Amino acid sequence: MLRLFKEHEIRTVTELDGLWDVTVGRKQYRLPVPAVWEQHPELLNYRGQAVYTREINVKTDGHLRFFFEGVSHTADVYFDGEKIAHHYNAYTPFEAVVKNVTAGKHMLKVAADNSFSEASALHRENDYYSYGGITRPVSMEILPELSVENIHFTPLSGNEEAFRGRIEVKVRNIGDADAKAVLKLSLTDHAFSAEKRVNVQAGCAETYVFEESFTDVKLWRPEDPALYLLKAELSKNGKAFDDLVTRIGFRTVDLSDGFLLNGEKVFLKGFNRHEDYAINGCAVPFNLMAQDVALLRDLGANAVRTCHYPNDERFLDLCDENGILVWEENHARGLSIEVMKNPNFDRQCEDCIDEMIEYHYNHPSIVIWGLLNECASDDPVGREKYAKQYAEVRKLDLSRPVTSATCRHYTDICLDLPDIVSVNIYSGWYSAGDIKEEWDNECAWIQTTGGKDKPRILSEFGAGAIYGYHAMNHVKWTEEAQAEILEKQLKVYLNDPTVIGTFIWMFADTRITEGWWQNRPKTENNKGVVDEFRRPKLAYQTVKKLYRKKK
Ligand code: ADA
Repeated sequence: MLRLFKEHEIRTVTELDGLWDVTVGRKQYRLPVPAVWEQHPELLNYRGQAVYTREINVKTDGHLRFFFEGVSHTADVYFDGEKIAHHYNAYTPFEAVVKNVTAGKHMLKVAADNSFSEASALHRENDYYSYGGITRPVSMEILPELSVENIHFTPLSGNEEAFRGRIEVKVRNIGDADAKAVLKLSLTDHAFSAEKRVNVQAGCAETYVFEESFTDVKLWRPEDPALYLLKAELSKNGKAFDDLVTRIGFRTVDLSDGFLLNGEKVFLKGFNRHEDYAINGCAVPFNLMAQDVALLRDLGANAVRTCHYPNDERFLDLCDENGILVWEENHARGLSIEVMKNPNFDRQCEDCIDEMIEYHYNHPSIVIWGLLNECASDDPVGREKYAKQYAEVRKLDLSRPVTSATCRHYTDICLDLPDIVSVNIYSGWYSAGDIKEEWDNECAWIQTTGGKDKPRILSEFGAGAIYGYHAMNHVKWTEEAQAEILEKQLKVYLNDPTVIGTFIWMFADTRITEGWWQNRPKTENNKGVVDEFRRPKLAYQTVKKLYRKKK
């Protein structure tokens, strides 16, 4: 399944899931797509390259577009032996277009590589695992010469009687001649429609902008997340030949008085969630994603942070449908200034931001963009890089607040950059001090920085526990100790009026890179309130009680 709704009614789309031929060194396998190769007993810890191939049967002459939702972590794509794409980053989608394909059998090959090397600034040994394989869905589309490349919907302002929104539609012409058509917009089950004549030069793309007022729409609210299908259709002489459907919600976000959704105060009761599930790794099957969303709701949470990378779009679709507010962030975790100076760092971060915003722009659930978790925000060169990335996000989207989770207590020099000051603090776990005192001191210091008077989020706090480990004396790693620490932390943070949200570290236990840090029993980050199989620890009930009580 590609999405939770059909993106095309006219364009032919084929999902390329199923078993692919895979070569690893001299060995041959038949491996499932989407999936991580670590599911295979011979590849449990494999790090390197694997070559995936699959025969493609094309019915009529034409142009093809392949869309990869995620290959981990570097992909080189070949069509009949010719390279058609190179992409870095497991967590962002990319496309490859092949022109003038003749009907018949063809070969699609994807060389996937999850090696760590200096070429890779973002995927590194870390407190999560960089898996290998074609880990998210792949599709093949038959692309007309003139096609709808993307739609961006920006909710501007309004209410249920009249809501203003901006729609930008990118139309691309991959043909050799200029092309004209009529571009028509419509909203499913709604009277709205708009159209423009388009004229796109050969080999170019044009963006057409519509500012519209929508009447009688339901707002997207966490408790009642109304969604609409917005369709862009291209036609010539009255005959439609291409389309793209996206799903939108009417809602506004602003920070003028805490966190306001549609002008109403909402406290973000959140969790950090890694895309990881026991042996499924980062290729979390759809039914298990849906289970995660159901568990989040059961816990009384209304928000999730996609630590520390953009997520599978089906998870975002689920958040849209379930009214879960999302902080989505670019890919980076705890990168030192040395890594930030890697010659590939800037480009790899920028590509990740561009692809995340290009493809995830329309999700009403995404209410915050995040950047550079726990990187060197205490260093002047680091600051330049933070500033550059803030500018990049704001160039692409001014409708959502931007933030970075920092752990540079008392030394951060970037707090003037974000819209929200977000702090990762592990009082009661990594530090033994009094939780309230540590937070009060931190807040007093923040008031002396560029972050003064900005809304605050506790972006990470928590404690570790091994599922099933109990002891009368509640020692470290017991479920009892974790539940007690989380209770104390939550009681402080949930009651601070300057705080607009709390994101518990974390939802579920997650595999980490072996040897990354010795302080990780089971080679997992086990601060989850559920384990890697989603079995609840004692802390589950503790959080549920407090989150459900908090208004
Ligand atoms: C950091 C980091 C997380 C995780 C956490 C922990 O705050 O952002 O990815 O590593 O610490 O468990 O220590």
